[in-house]
Amino acid sequence: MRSLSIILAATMLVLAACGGGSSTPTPTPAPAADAASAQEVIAATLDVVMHDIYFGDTSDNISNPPVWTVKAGDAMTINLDNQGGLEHNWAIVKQGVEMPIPFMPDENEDLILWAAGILQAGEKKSEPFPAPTVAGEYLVICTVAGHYPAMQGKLVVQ
Ligand SMILES: [Cu+2]
Repeated sequence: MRSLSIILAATMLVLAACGGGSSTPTPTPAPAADAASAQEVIAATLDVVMHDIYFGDTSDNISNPPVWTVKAGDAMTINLDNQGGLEHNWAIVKQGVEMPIPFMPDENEDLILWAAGILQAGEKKSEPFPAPTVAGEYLVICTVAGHYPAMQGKLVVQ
């Protein structure tokens, strides 16, 4: 009889310990995680506007390329808006490669680090964009045959 009540008391102690253990830490990390993700959402989009045949606001991409700045390794969203009447792409060129002119999408695709994919005339789309993990400056081009070098920009990875 005495040993049974000891077991019961021990069981209740264990249950109490488990209950206290699981309820106390839960509220603490939750607000921190929310704040961190909210901050990342603000800086986690990359907006790209495409025209015939250039990126951004002006048609002088060769002398005045549009610059996009991101943080290395960020999981971002890229918003693409093709306002032109031709198809266009937004593609990051690997670092340290010599660019062929003209760029031929089929023969030169191994030079591309990441590409959004072709947007048809007037098409808009958003998709996940993994920022490069290696910091530095990257050439961004449109891979459609004949659009580089006229259509280019710069991606700065910090
Ligand atoms: Cu293009």
